[in-house]
Amino acid sequence: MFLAKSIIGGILDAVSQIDPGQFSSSQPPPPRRPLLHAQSPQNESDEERQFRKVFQQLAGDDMEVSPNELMNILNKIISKHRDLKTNGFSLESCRSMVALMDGDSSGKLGFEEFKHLWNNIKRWQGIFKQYDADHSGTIGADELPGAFRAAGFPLSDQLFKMIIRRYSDESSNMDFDSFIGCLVRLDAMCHAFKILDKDKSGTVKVNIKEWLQLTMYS
Ligand SMILES: [Ca+2]
Ligand SMILES: [Ca+2]
Repeated sequence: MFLAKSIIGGILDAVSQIDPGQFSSSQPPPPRRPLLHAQSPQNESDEERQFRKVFQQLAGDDMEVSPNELMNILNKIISKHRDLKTNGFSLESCRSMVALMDGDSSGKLGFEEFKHLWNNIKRWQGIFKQYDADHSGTIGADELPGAFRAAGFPLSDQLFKMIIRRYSDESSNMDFDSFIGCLVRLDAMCHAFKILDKDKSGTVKVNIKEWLQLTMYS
């Protein structure tokens, strides 16, 4: 009981120093649009059309990206980036990312959900490279605050310490897949908070059912 209390106390301490207004979580994906194979919106740019084609190939017949499909795509891509250190995206981390991004609870990522995740990963990859000052291929403890600030998350020292404990290795270095997994979660949780904090008071009230829905499908 004491241990549980002290852990929760630690989390609450770290969290209570945060002003949620500071965080710029990324824009949520727009509501699901019906996606037909042959039909794409008229006003689509070349880039969007390209991306739609790629998505159709990745997603397969069901037109949704499963955790397994996501893992294969991400691992294929990072195998071409030798400057990013990673032991690969695990199925578990891909299941978590899908759950966090799965706005319509289909269990997979539809086009808009996938595009949203994709754009975030692209942006965060740029930040990862930029803030890896010593070109080690990982984000060290001293590089982390700058990188997260650049991603829109100016956290407290205490929270950075917690994040390093959870996502970095014994030498406090965070590899690329952990960096992405952490930011997907942080972004989604900040976004969830903003939705729950309807009156923007900086506090939310949730019941046990809402709490478990949020924490267990993540
Ligand atoms: Ca979905
Ligand atoms: Ca580094």
